[in-house]
Amino acid sequence: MDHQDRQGTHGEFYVTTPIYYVNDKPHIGHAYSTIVADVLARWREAQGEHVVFSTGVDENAQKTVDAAAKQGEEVGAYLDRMAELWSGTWAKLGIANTDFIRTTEERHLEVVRDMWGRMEAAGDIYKGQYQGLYCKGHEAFLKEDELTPDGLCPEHKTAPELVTEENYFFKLSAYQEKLLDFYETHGDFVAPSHRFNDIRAFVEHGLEDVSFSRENKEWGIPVPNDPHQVIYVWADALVNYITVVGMEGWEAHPADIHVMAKDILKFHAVIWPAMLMSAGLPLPGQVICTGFLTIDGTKMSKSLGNVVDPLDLAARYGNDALRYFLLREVSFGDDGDFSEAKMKERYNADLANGLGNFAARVLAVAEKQQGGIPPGGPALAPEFAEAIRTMRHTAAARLGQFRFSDALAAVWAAIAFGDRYVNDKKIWEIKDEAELYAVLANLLALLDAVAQELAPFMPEASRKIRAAIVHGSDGTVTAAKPDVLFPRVK
Ligand code: ME8
Repeated sequence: MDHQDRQGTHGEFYVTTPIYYVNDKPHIGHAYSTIVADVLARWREAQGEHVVFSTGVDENAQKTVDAAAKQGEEVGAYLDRMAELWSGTWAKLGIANTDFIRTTEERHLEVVRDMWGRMEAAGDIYKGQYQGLYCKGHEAFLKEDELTPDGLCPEHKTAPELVTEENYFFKLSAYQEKLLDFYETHGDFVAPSHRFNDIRAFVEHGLEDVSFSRENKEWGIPVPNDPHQVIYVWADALVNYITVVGMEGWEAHPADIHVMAKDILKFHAVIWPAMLMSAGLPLPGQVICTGFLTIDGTKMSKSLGNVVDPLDLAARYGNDALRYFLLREVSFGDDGDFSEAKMKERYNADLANGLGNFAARVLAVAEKQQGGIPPGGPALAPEFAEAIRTMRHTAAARLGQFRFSDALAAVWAAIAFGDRYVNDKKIWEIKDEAELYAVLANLLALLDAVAQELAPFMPEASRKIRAAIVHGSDGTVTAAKPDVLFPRVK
């Protein structure tokens, strides 16, 4: 069954973000993935689907313990504080997640034990000797040829630790053919497609078994029946996607879309499907990945300390503006360089001037019509009907391909059309009442359609604009100009 069928039959949509490590507070890189998932969730909800949208925190990592120790805090207290901070950040940014999962929750431990048991029963978990170079920043083993010439992790700039221990292994190597077959029959499993090609090439190259436990660690989920080992943090973290809907829920309807950046694509597009195959469970619909947001060309990361706080930006520009900037400026799948100068420029040009000014001009003239615009005027002019139709059609198609920037561009094309019309007609000078009513009816219909289209992207502005246009039961349309939507920023 392909992805489209699944959507249609269930009328349900399940989207996830990664569960983030809590060794620090969220930065705009995390906000970016979370906003992408939020747009998809709102879009599908607007289409009448029941949405499950989960995000959360990955609490069983060794770096969590280190971070707590660094703060001089007890781990449990630290985790509670961080969970509050992360979920609170999403609430402040207006993210509409329906669940927030913490991997220390009992509901998760149960599902992880269940999964481990299933993979073990399938003969895919075995004990073996392991030696490797472990990078704590990655919470993964790195190969020697992945290191810098002086032996450091290229991303975290730290020396990995040489680890020799007895571990449980997951027989990933047994899934090479099955994964390739799956990729073959699910041509849209990974987006963008060039990343899917990388994944295919990686799997074709051959897969090694993965160490799925660590010895004598004080933190993590114990391996069932072996208290000396804890489950490898990734083997536990990926399972969160099942925990959120429960084992039966996942069997009935696995995630439609996992959103993330390219750093953790292999875990989601290779290891995760293999784990699910081993456990006899259905696979997710799609794994979609963004590039990295960079600052001056370097990846932003908690470990490197070059981070931008989304709450700081949102406080100064608004939640909608932050969403707009990230989705419009960065072409999906590519890296994007963040600079506040660029954000300010786009804010003033596209939001204060573009959308804000268009809405204000139309609503101001409409508001002046005492008693509103009466019904019975001519039908929507063909050029308006066409502008609205093209916007809707193009935006929906682009959104379906995760081309958020192009979807927004289609909305801005409609705004530009409306703006030109306002200028050409000089609507504030029209004296003839019938003509003015007809012009306003068209412009309000366009503005309303623009606001409706923007609902998943910019929910606050969309709500304000739509609330400003009131359709009376007799067909009269009245308007009330709201406060300035996007005050100019100096
Ligand atoms: O990897 N640009 O957690 P994490 C874009 N716990 N996105 C970025 C980013 C950047 N500069 N930096 C972070 C983990 N992200 C695991 C996940 S899931 C079962 C376990 C975002 O805190 C992006 O979504 O390191 C990336 O994939 C994720 O944060 C990594 O988050």
